[in-house]
Amino acid sequence: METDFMTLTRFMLEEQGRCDGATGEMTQLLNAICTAVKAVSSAVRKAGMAKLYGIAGSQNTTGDEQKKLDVLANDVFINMIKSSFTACALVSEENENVILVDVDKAGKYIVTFDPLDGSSNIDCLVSIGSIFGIWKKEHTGNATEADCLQPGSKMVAAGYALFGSATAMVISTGCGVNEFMLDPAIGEFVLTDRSIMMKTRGKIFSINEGYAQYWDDATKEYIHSKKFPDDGKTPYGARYIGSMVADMHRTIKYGGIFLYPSTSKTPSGKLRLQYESNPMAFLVEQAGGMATTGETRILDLVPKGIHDRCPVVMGSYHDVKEYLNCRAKHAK
Ligand code: P6P
Repeated sequence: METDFMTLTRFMLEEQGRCDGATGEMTQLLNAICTAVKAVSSAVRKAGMAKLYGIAGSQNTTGDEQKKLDVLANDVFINMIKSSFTACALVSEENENVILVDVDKAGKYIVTFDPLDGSSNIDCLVSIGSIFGIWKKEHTGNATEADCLQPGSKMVAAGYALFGSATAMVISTGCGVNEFMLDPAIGEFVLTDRSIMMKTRGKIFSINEGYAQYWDDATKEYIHSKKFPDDGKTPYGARYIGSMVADMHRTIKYGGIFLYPSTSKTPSGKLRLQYESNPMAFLVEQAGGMATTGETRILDLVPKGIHDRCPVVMGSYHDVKEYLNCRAKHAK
């Protein structure tokens, strides 16, 4: 048996030691999120037997039917993060308003999260995930909603959990991207892929082709060029799971491009800026990739509301660059 495994906690403590002025609060916060992920993982894996499937009878802010796992995941994330004494404000896909932490329990971090993304896939056992982003409150006063509307360029950390064939966490605190897998035998996340760097070009495109009639000309031309390359090269493979965390984990690990672009039906796209697009964009850029709306760098967007949506095109640097060149050609 391995006797010197690098757990997430150990890794964070070592990283904390390397960061000047680190107080240990980030380590404390990530450990709280890690505990929430373990609890959600346990629930996801026994959901069928524990009858956690099925509609919870309530709806979230976006009108989606909330399944019991959604509600459970949201409650666990809120409770673990609030009780870590490191956060002052929370933004969840499942809550219409910002959750302000009592001042006597508040820390300096703002945490946004989608506690269970891809929940429409729960009942058919397709991989689902949790996504989180972390910012710092930049003043000494009490946190307000305005603190939750900072651009992604000011994020200090981000990550996701993927509940797939195994439970993985992929995290960055601004010094590269690292993957950890949950080892059920010891109940710890163990480092499995250090300092992940994405391929500069992949061989997979990932988009919901059911909406092709709503795409703009640039997207239509780009996707066509992947299927019918004019240089006689092999076409790209198509993969679309319909669960952002799963599609993006494959893109980060294998390379390629993921698109949920602006369409005539969804001009602002579907994905949420503060707790889906920004955390993923942070990770993709930390891993050497590119993340754009098609018009601007995602991390440069200044949110107007905590549930803003934005178009998303992200992945391997040269693949996204090629998409942008296609857009530039059509813009003329
Ligand atoms: P569509 C899941 O519902 C989700 O929010 C993301 O995880 C996923 O990428 C997207 O929506 C899928 O949307 O319209 O292709 O079904």
